[in-house]
Amino acid sequence: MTSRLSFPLRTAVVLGAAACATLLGAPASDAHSVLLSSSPARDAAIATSPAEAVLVFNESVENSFTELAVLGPDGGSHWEAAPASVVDARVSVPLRPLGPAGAYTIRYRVTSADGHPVSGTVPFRLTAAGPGAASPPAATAASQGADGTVPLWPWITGGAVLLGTGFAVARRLSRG
Ligand SMILES: [Cu+2]
Repeated sequence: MTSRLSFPLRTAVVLGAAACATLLGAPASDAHSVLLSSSPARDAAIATSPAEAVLVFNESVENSFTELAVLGPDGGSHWEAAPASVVDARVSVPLRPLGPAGAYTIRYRVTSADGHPVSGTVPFRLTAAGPGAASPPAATAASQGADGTVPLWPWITGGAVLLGTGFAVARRLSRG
């Protein structure tokens, strides 16, 4: 017996499958660009700051929507000194001198030759603290000001509700 689907349902299934293949990318046999090597290398332990981070893919990648970031041990600090550049299969970004020792992460997103995005991370470790500072003080202060604001209205509302309840209870008790 073959299972029979109504035409609209079959159409939906086919469209859904096509959308998945497009959005999710695809089996390993697809022609996505593959990261071959990096500098610093994956899981490398280095004692001095590299001047740049470099990724080498198996084929030329498109120079569009390229993102190449190096994140510090705190997970949020950026250490790139300039935007990334793409030359054929080589994607690189110049780095500021790194700062605290610890786990760093190269985070990348490039556009495959077939137009699909390829992204990933490459961890490495800095074993000795470098001279770099995490981020400009001005930027830090600004973000703290924005994040540090606590809205007052929940406290005011909560206080009013508590007061109202207290009055009601007090009135009932005094009547009883
Ligand atoms: Cu692809």
